[in-house]
Amino acid sequence: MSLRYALLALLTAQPMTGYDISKGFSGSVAHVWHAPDSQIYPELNRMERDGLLTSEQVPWGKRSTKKEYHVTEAGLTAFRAWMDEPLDIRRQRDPAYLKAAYLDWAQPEAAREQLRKQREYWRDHLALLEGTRAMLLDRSHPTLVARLSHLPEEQGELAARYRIHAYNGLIAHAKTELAWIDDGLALVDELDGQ
Ligand code: VNL
Repeated sequence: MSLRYALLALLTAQPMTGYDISKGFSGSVAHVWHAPDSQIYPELNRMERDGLLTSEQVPWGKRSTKKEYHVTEAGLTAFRAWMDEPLDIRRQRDPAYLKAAYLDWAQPEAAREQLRKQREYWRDHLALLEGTRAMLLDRSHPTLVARLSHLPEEQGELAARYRIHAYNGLIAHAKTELAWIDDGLALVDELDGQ
């Protein structure tokens, strides 16, 4: 259900075609709410059916047209109402932590391999998050630029400050994961053979 709010969040920046949404989503909102295209496209259809979005055909190339989605008043109202609702808190549910708690059941070499994979993922992801935050800090991120073009200056500033706040949390989390993975690798080495 949160996917529709993630999509509403993105579409408050500007009207977009399905393709723009897919591309824009992966460079911005996906860092806080990941979803594959296979969920995004059907959700856009449902949101249009539910009156949260409308679409119009816009020219595409010389002969063709594409559907461009706009948030409706009802969409904005639904997004604001959701933002003001109490947060439903999710408890821990991450296989990396489930496995970490039971590494005594794994082959040490398999454990090392998994930890190295996790480390690779978090290193890449940290770089991506830091790169995205840099584009928010210098106000060059394309989604933010689109938003700033139609917001009064103070509101644009608010938007930038809150997006950066989210990335500060994501980056701190990625660094904690990396330090913890290194601890895990050191622990497997220490305990291997005992
Ligand atoms: C926005 C721009 C959001 C850049 C982002 O991630 C981002 C936005 C949540 O203005 O909606 O990286």
